[in-house]
Amino acid sequence: AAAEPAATAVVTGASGGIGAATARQLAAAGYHVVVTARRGDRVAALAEEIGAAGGSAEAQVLDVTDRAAVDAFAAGLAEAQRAADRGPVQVLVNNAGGALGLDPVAEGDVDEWRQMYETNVLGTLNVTQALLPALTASGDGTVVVVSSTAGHGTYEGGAGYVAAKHGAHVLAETLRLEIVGTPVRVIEVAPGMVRTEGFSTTRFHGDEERAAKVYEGVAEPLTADDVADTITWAVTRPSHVNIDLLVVRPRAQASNTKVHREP
Ligand code: 8X3
Repeated sequence: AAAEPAATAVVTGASGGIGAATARQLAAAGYHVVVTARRGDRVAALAEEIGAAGGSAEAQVLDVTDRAAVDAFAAGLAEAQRAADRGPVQVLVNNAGGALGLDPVAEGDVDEWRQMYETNVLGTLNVTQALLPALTASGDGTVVVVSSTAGHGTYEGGAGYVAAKHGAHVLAETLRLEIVGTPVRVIEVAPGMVRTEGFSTTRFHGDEERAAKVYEGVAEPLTADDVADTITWAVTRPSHVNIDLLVVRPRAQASNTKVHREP
């Protein structure tokens, strides 16, 4: 008989940074990985790269804030599984999200706050709701929410992002309460200072100089791979082990506001 197709893992926000690194590591761990992001050329290149490295991946354009698109995406995965082209969807990594701006509350841009809530919270809600039936039906599902240390404490200028990441944290905690007894785990990974090509550049609207200042003098910020490693570790524990929350910071960062910088 033909071998069963590998279980499927879906990663959102996989066009770069933590999402792309997680997709590579989950593929190396044996999952068929569906890499999704708004930027189709990026996820297509990633899927190709994973395939060339001996893994199994496919790319799909997905804007997590577009509910109809998310539902169509979920229906497509269900169809592929019915056609037996794909193994069950066992893992969802809600990684899409990010920060915009670093303004004090008094000057915060309400549109940026709205966008951050849309991606970090409602995007996670959309994809989680759409895939939860498949994750449950798989008999061994895992939902990962990539939140942030900003989901667990605040800092000046961060309120919009901090509020959104607290929202993502609450979503994870509440979902875990609500679905206990079903075969689905809920894992939250909360990274601190990670240096990726996109995070701070996006936050500062393309201002590379200001983005570089975030990491100035910090001996070694985390890399996307460091966080992907943590996510992959948590996902690959035996099914009955639920890693509720992992807070991951570089050694040089003691809290959201206490960062050691070399002169
Ligand atoms: C990223 C960490 O410190 O920029 O989620 O909020 S921080």
